[in-house]
Amino acid sequence: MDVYIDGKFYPKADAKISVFDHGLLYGDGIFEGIRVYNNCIFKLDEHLERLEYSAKGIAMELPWSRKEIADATVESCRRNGIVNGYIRMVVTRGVGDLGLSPRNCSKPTLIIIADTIKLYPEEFYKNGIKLITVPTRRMNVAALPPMIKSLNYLNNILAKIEALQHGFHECLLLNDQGYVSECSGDNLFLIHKGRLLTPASYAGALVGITRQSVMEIAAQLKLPMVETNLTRYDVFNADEAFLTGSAAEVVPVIELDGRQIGAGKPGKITGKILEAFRKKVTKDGTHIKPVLKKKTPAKK
Ligand code: PXG
Repeated sequence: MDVYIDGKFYPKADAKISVFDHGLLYGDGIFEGIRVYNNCIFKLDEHLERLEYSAKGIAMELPWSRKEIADATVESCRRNGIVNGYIRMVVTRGVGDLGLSPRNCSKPTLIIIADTIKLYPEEFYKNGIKLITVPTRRMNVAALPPMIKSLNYLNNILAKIEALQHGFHECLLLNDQGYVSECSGDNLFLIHKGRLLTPASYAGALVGITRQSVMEIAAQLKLPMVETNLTRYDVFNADEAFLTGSAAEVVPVIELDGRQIGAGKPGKITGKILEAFRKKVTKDGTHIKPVLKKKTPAKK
């Protein structure tokens, strides 16, 4: 596997960055996680737009155009023969001196890893996942806005550790006011009386690309969609629940804190959304290879 770093490709073993890179020293940087489905880099443009927003959020000027990053991404997939996979794109503040100031960092570093991904066990999609609310709260929007997909993931990792310690794969994080924010690396949706509900980003949720795709699907299916404050009470009383993420896709949630949600099995509307999502992923995006048109047989 070859990894892209600042305009060059390096074999995996030689793909290294400086210990003076502020991405490592201070978590000063941003990233994206992007799926590839059947040669289609799903919503690449939307991911790159979010990367630009994250860069603005941390006062970093990206020295590359969106097209330049997109071309490097496509090339990373081609070179590694990725047809179905996962792209991890990282932009660090770059190499600097010791000390917080980014002013002594000469230029940002762009890393693109195009690899395959281990999917969640099929069991999660068939039977649903159980969540636990963890004590760690999602950080406040005024501290580090959770809309920024930054390299500071300790808030999420602490939550994940708490979930794992209790035997759960995924958890629910509340914000400092006690409202539902999201899972450790996924957004949460509820379905109540035919309406889709999800926390707004200012409640501590990342503006997920899969979340946005689900909103598009809801519009197609004519499901009313509301971004609102939600509490655990709303989760307990939901008819259905599911989580979304580039890696997770759409996973039904059947339980929170030992309490059954709805019928305690993946719901019908969740199933419809998952089905629509699976159709969407090979269409909405940037194709790695030009799509070959089928030859129409010559008329006799
Ligand atoms: N919330 C958080 C905190 C996330 O990090 C999502 C929601 C879902 O967003 P998308 O755009 O993927 O629908 C994420 C997703 C990784 C990795 O290693 C990336 C995420 C989560 C976990 C691992 O690349 N980001």
